[in-house]
Amino acid sequence: MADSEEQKFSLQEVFDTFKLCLSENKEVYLQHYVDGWRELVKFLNSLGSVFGFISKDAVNKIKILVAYLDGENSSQYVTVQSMVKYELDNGLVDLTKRGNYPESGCRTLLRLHRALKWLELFLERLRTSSEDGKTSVMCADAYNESLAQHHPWVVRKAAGMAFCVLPARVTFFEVLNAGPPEQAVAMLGEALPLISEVYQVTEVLYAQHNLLDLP
Ligand code: 1PZ
Repeated sequence: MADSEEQKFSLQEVFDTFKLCLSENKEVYLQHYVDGWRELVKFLNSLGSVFGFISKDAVNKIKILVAYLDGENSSQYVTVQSMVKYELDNGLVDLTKRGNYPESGCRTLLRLHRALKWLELFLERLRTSSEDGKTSVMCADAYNESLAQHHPWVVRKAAGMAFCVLPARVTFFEVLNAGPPEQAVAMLGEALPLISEVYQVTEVLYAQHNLLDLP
């Protein structure tokens, strides 16, 4: 994994993996979901070490899910739907307080799922921003509307400080590695509905099973 993380990030790659995420009957393939996150972590790492504490947590969660994907029950972890069913049917999820299953697939994916909402809100702001738009403000607004409500004060504080050192909009687009800003904006316009649909499908599934507040 270390090797792939060092390769250059490309927005197209994120776009491609999220496109592969949904099956014909709208199930979410865990492998592609995880691959999408790997790609995003690459991006985060290219922004510098200030974001290390964030990418470390994301990498940890990716690792937990990869262990299920490669583990002896891998056939149960093909889609998020099959994972939820398998873990719930077999009592492998801590539902109300942390206990025997602090690293269930369900609670681990929920953390990434919540972060995906942040990503969606942030990229939408970036896409529609003007040339003098401030990435730090877009990022903080998106965070406050989504992930922040799930984080304790210390994490919110640390995240807030990290946002302040985000590169300016124009540099940000360069790191996105998707051509000139207009082209990157167009690609975001295509990628966002995909990310949003994957988010929605997962959200509905988790809501149906009362899993949105897993400890
Ligand atoms: C482009 C700038 C990137 C800003 C990223 C915005 C998200 C800020 C998230 C701050 C997370 C701080 C570290 C760890 C938090 C964990 O406590 C929580 C809950 O997990 P638990 O403790 O319950 O096991 N983890 C998360 O909420 C998952 C966070 C994943 C963040 C991934 C961001 C990916 C960014 C992609 C960049 C395009």
